[in-house]
Amino acid sequence: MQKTVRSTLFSEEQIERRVGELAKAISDDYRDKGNVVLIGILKGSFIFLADLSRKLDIDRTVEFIAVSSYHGATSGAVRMIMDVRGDIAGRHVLIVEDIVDTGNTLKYLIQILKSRNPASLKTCALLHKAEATVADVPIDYVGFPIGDEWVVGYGLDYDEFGRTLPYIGVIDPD
Ligand code: 7HP
Repeated sequence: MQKTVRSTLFSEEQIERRVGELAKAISDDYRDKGNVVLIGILKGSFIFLADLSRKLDIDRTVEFIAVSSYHGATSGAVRMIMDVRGDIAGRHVLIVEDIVDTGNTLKYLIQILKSRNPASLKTCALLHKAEATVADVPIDYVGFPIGDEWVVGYGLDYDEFGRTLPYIGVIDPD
């Protein structure tokens, strides 16, 4: 069944303002550290990472990781289907997520990337669904906390619906 957006949660202007604030905080924190490797998690983070990376005023490199998660599995099993190209040992790494929901994906990524001995590893999520988060994961930079609703737009989707909307909206549940 075709989905529809029920309401706007964050407008283009609100998102742009908040991404600018995040970029300023991240730039200030990394200014003295040299190059930071931003690792976007596909597909959802592609618009957020494009905007965030362009607003930073520090030296940065962009990489991507793709994962697939088995929503049916009670373990919250996650598998990497595309890895970064570069070696991150000794580098300052920032994981960039569109949304932290259960936190299982982020937990898995932190485990894998930590084992590669980066100089530092931090996390940034545009949205955080705290009520749904079950994994104990640190989120160093959060754009907006949200409730337990399904959101689309600005890279986020429901079965590809809504991914390229310029704003973030809530869709009707099934
Ligand atoms: C993943 C995800 N993707 C899009 N919208 C949401 O609300 C989501 N939660 N977890």
